[in-house]
Amino acid sequence: MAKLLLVSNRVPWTVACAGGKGVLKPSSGGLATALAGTHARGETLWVGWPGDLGGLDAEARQAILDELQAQRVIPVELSAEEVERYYEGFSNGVLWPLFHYLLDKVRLDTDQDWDAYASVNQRFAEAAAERAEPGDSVWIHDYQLMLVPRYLRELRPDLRIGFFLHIPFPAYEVFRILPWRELLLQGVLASDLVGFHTPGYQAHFVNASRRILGAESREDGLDYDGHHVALGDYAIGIDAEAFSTTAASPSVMARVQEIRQDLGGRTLILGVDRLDYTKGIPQRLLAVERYLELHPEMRDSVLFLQASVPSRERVEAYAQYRKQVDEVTGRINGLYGSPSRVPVHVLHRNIPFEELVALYRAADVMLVTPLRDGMNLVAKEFCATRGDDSGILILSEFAGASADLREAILVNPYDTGAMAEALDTALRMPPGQARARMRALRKRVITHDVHRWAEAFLRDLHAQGPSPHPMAAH
Ligand code: ADQ
Repeated sequence: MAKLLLVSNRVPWTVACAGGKGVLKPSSGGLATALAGTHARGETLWVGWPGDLGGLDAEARQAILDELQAQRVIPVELSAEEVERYYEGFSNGVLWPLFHYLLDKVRLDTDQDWDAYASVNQRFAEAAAERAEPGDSVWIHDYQLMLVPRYLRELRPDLRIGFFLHIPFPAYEVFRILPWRELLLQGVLASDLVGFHTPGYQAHFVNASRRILGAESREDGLDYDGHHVALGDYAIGIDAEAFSTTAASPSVMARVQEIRQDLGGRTLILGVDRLDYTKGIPQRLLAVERYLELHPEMRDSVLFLQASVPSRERVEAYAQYRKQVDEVTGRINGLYGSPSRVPVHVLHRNIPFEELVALYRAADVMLVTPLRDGMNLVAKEFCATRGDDSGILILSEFAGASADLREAILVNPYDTGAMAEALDTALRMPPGQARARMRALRKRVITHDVHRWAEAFLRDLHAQGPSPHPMAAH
């Protein structure tokens, strides 16, 4: 079988420099985990940015490059300016907020950032083109690399190219705000197969391609510029087996007992997110505040624990966001706490895997209320740990996961009153009803896991003939 190249902004190992020496640490985040199984099988190369190698001397640098090679990683190195413009500027300052409908966060003073985005995308394409054998398949990931399919097609018309978007594709009226809308769509449309988490995102992409570029709809995709691109929806899952086995392990069960003892009989409401303004953490806190205001009798008997791992700390909007979260937390605790107990506890840190699983397993209610989210893996991780079918999931209707996880209590995260009511419903739900819902959720999460997702996409990609592309002649 032909080889597969994975292409993503980050690779599953990140270089950390300490005292002139470099070490490879596993990268956090859903994508690295999602594709780890595929990469572990040994038939893949992984092209991406391994982090900053700048602090290393020649010997240490070579040692790290050798280690990366042993892991079959093809590094694309980025300068500090490229990180600032391509990654923080254009990817996370423009595409990320716009695709999540948070228009007030979009920076449009960014012509230079666009240039860096395009030139870094060109370099990713060159790195893949250099290493691919004739007829290989290449699977490109996410919004940071939307121009790569086209650049790669120009360099290597013989390759089979797949692209998967991990975040929402927004409605046409929002997407068309982007001054670079044509180029971004043309970039993606040079693929043989494009995947989305939900049929809704796919429909938005079709609409934008038709209206902006005049692409023509076909039964399974679009025709554009003499080329056919297949489209499909592939809802990403998690490594459910890893979560459910870990949750049932004696050490995690013991830790769950400990957490419950520390709670002293209080009900645990849990939130787990990257500290990102799309995740709706302040809105969630406002709902907890409203709930405590309406239910004074509960002030002493619930704890809302929010674990937020800081991310993208150098992007301005993220620093402000953390301040906002801390301010609301302080206000709620000031209003409803007592000298010995506070109703809200926020941890700004990465929680190690076993501890995360123990928290999921110890929680009574999980609050997953992003303002907008491509899928949301946290909701699925929570369900996978609930081996006895206990636990209640409150889920935003604006997360891609809500299309699959219909037995959750679905809420509009912009509606504080409705979220407070959902909390009340969850805390009063008869155990029999809660179990029936969780059983259905857990079953779906276990059967539709991440391996099935990757296999489905790759099966459909391999079914596309590697067709010479007219763009190659341009
Ligand atoms: P993310 O925006 O990163 O992913 P999500 O899908 O929720 O969002 O994945 C976050 C991951 O980070 C989860 O695996 C979670 O366990 C972990 N995590 C979060 N907070 C943590 C903490 N405090 N400590 C330890 N781990 C923590 C993007 C899209 C999503 C899409 C995924 C995959 O934005 O919509 O589901 O890609 O396609």
